[in-house]
Amino acid sequence: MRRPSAAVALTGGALGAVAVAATCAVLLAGCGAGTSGASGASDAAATLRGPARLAVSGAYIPRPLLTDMAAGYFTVTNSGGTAARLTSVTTPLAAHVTLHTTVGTTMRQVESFTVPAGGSLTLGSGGDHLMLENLVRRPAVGDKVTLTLHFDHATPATMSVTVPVRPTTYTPKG
Ligand SMILES: [Cu+2]
Repeated sequence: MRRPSAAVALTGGALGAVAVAATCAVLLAGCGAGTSGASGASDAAATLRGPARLAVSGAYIPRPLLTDMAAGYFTVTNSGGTAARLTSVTTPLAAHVTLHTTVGTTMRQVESFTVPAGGSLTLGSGGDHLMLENLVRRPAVGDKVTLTLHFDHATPATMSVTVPVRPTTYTPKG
């Protein structure tokens, strides 16, 4: 009884080693393909060094119909070499602000939005957006609302932007 079980154990060990070797080969192949095929991309990446550098543009809040909630839209552009995460937003206008994504026709709350290195995050009607809940008042068209954006992996970690309230049916040009 002992010899067969020892043989089984040996076989198992050998199979394990083969499996590990195969995984390494796959990883190495993946790595090699990445470095050899992307010299143009690595040139671009070389110019995108350092921390996230963020700018906010095109921000607006469509005038809400009620005081229960309003949406908030903007674009965050990252000209730095590190991705940043928008983790929360605060504003004097609302008791709280959540980050929503749109899946089909339903909105879903998410923990954060990523602003990729050298890329941008766009919040807009029908897509990702801010949800301002329990407004302290119903803002009028032309009012300015301060939004403070809180980021991970960015310096400074917070940015305050002054956002105009637009007509309820406003759509940005372009
Ligand atoms: Cu929403």
